[in-house]
Amino acid sequence: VTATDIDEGENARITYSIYHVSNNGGNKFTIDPNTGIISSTGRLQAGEQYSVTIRAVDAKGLSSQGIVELLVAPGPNTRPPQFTARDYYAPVSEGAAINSTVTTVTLVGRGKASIYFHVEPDTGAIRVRDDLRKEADSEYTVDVQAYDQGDPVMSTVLSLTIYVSHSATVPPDVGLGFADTLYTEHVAENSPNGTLVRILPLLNKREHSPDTPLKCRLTESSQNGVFYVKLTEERDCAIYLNTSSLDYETLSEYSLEVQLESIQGLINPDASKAVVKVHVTDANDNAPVFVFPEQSTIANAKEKYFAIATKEMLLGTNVLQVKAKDKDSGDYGKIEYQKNSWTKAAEEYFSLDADTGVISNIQTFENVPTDVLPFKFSVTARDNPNSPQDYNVARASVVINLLQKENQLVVEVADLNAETLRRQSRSFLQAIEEKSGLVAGLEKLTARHYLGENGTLESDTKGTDVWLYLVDPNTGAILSRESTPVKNAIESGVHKAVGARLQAPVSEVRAPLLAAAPPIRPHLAAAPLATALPAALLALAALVLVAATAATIYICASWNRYI
Ligand SMILES: [Ca+2]
Ligand SMILES: [Ca+2]
Ligand SMILES: [Ca+2]
Repeated sequence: VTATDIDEGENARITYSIYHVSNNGGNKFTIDPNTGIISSTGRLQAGEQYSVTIRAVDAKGLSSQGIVELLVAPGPNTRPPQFTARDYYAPVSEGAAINSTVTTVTLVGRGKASIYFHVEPDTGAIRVRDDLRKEADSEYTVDVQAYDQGDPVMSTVLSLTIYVSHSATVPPDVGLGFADTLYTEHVAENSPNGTLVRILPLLNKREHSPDTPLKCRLTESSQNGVFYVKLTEERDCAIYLNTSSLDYETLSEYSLEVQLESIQGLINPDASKAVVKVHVTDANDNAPVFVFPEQSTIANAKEKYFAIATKEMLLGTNVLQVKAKDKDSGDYGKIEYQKNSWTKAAEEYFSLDADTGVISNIQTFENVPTDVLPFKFSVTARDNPNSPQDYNVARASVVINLLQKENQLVVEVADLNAETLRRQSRSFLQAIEEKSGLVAGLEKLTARHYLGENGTLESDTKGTDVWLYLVDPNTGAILSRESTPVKNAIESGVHKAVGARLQAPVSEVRAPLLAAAPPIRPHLAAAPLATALPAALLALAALVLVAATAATIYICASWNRYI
């Protein structure tokens, strides 16, 4: 406020003060004595009114009064509305009339279960909106959001639980339920996602209004996620596949429990659940896989069959047996072996048994031309043999070498017998392969041989001779002892690698021992002519006698014809 004084100088200096405030507002305002600015000292509520009487006094004590009418206007909105209780519980009967009041909250909003309930915006009253008998649910949670009219608009959310008490009861013979309590069904393992597995018909469904709430549900005891159930348009329970990766080989049976849900009392308690055993049936979803029991560790040689033939092999010897496995059952898992890219030489020398995978020779190997060696061809394994379609095929390479004397290598192990070594033979060969980079094959295990005093070949069953051969992994050809790769391997100390692997001393890799040629007996060579001559003469005499007799018989026989 401002007051004026027509005097000048000190006489015109005015001091302001509050003389009176109406409505008990005396302590709510202050005034600056020099400037006349009126300030409020505390919180004011919109709509409050005050009459403030201001006094202006000059230096000589002369004064004047003025009245300021104050009206508190609404300010910016700072506080949201508050619910008056933390939780509200509102009981309502299912027969509640539409628009009947459930409860009243003092605020405005709307809820999640808005199909069945709504809130009156002005009163906050929650009302029933639709027939509660349409649902089997007996509990609804409504989020009520309350807005105020402020600026900005503030709001608060309250969760409200409404319990619906259903009171329907029907005699059991018209109760809703499954026609049967146990079902068995089959579904193929390669069925696509969404496949209808089975429809479970419901009894007495026509006895009740089509609006009666009805729900099919898989219980917790059912394997979750693999199947789902839903109500069909005909109001039956349908089971569907919820995956496209059933696997007969992993899990071939499922047990599902389907629960029927409706208004309490409408369901026949004896028929509210049905168990469905679902059997997964096999499909031909696995291809045969060749197995390689004597798998080489050399990269190029992996997943190939290496075998040896010898010149001594009789006709019909099992040179090699290939084998494939198939995870399917029945015909889908049955395997037929077939020739694949067989060369003329392969056809000339070998046959393949379609059932067993045995490869045997139909010719001996005494005179194999070296240019056809090694024999290289492939075999296939095909499942579901009698079906023109729906089959899988796997293929494997076969390399058959002719093992000859120049290929044989021997490692002597003095302290381990043949049986012990047989158990460790794969590890033994692996040590050689790792050191040499060549494919190692085991020909045989024999007792350890050594040369006796007279150069004779002696044997010792406490030790073992390991007979082996080496194969070039790139060409598949067996290598002779004199070849550079084998010499290099021997020089690189493969026997040390073997010794370390077996933890037993071993000899160097060498050629098989040969007994020395029997020496010419000294006493025979030095025998005096006197002792040797009579024997020789006697032998000659015997020979003459035999020849003469034979000649005599011949002549007699010949002469006989002319008589
Ligand atoms: Ca499968
Ligand atoms: Ca299968
Ligand atoms: Ca198969």
